Amino acid sequence: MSVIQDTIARINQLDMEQKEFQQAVTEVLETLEPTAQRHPEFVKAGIYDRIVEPERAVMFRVPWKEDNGQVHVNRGYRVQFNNAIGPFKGGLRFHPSVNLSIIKFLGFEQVFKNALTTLPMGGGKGGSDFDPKGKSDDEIMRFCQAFMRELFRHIGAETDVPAGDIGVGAREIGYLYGYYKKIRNEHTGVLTGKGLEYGGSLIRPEATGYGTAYFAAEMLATRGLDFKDKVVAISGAGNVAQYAVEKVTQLGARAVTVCDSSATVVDEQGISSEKCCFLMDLKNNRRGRIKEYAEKYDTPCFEGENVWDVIRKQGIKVDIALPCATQNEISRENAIALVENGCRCVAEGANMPSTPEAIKIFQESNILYGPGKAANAGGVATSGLEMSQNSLKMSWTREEVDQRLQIIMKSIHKSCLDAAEAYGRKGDYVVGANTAGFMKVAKAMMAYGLV
Ligand code: NDP
Ligand code: 2IT
Repeated sequence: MSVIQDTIARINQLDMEQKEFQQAVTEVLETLEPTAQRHPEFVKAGIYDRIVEPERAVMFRVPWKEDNGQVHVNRGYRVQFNNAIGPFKGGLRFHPSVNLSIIKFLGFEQVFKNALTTLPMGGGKGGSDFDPKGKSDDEIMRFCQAFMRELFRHIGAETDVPAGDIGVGAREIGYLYGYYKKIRNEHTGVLTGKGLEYGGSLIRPEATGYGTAYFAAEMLATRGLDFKDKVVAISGAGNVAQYAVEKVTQLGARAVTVCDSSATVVDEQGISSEKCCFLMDLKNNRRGRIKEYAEKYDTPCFEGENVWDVIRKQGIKVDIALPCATQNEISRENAIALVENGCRCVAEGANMPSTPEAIKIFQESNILYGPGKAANAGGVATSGLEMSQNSLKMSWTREEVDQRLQIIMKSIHKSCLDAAEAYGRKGDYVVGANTAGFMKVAKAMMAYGLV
């Protein structure tokens, strides 16, 4: 067995319960076989075994009180995966499905993603199995404060810099940052995704969705295509999905779907900028369900089904798919239906939204497939730009940050293609993203010796 297969087998045995983590490790390592052949020094230094182990993983108790006085306890996590090229960096996820496997998979992916951004950031991830749905503002605040009461001792502007992810947006970052500031008595760039008034960056809210659209545009251009007049299927209705809708619409496409965890809306007319404003208000301020969109605009609404189920069952034609909800949302059968319905490009706004079986279908069909660690890297890249602005004690204009984001997405796209070609897999964005991200981190790890 090769060293790569040995490492995969070791993780599968040691972390038997951690299915998502196993999936992420297998997907990355299987593409890295040629790096092991070309770099026997990596094998000798144990790089493959070391890169799949987090530097450390912290789990903690988060006790908080409901408005009616009832006490609850949730689990908190911060996995500091790899800081070879910069401070640990990655979001916090608040969702009832959160467990160690999910946080480790996200932290592992983040290591390679952050390396691709060209910025000096290591990888980490954290979160809690807390469910923000239906909670009052005060309950959210008390939970965030209880979470930070432990997290603060593990993070720092030069150590580990968390940000948002599912269930953690501007409101939560405000409460988390406010409490950190209070108990540390310092105002630093310890979190990103901050409000503009207290150190946030313009374009950070837009960055993941915009970046995914920019990356998809680069992919399309390799085949002489663009977004103009294309039909785009987008899943999710949160931060990433909203700004993906906004950007593809600006680029001349028609976004025809969004979903939340309870239903999918299909709007054949396209989600115009006015409808997108309604969606943002519905989700970010009123915190309502997606079926209200269908009620307001009199569009079909499919309860209990995700976007990809609906596309398959209703035979909806789409040109481009941007999954922006959650992991493993596209199954094999839904991938087959997407391809049969005309889809020519999939760019992942979410982390690991395609199952391994779905990825196989996309690759065998020779459609453009951009994995999350490349396609959604614009979010963390702009977090990196927020860190730079905090260090400089300056803030850049909207145009300046957007320009940098576009340059970074182009650079990531080129790195993927260059690495894929250098390793004999021209046009394979999976091999390209994994290899380019890995090489940077592995070389830094080699420089340090055995630490
Ligand atoms: P949000 O919490 O803002 O939105 C998540 C959206 O996805 C919600 O509409 C949610 O519905 C929906 N969703 C969640 N789980 C499911 C499910 N099982 N089925 C259908 N819909 C579901 O999170 P983000 O937009 O920030 O994150 C979305 C994805 O993008 C995640 O994979 C995240 O890791 C990734 N990502 C985020 C970045 C960021 O900067 N925020 C950066 C890079 C990647 P509901 O409201 O019902 O829960
Ligand atoms: O998955 C991700 O890249 C994020 N949730 C964003 C992380 C960040 O630090 O901005």
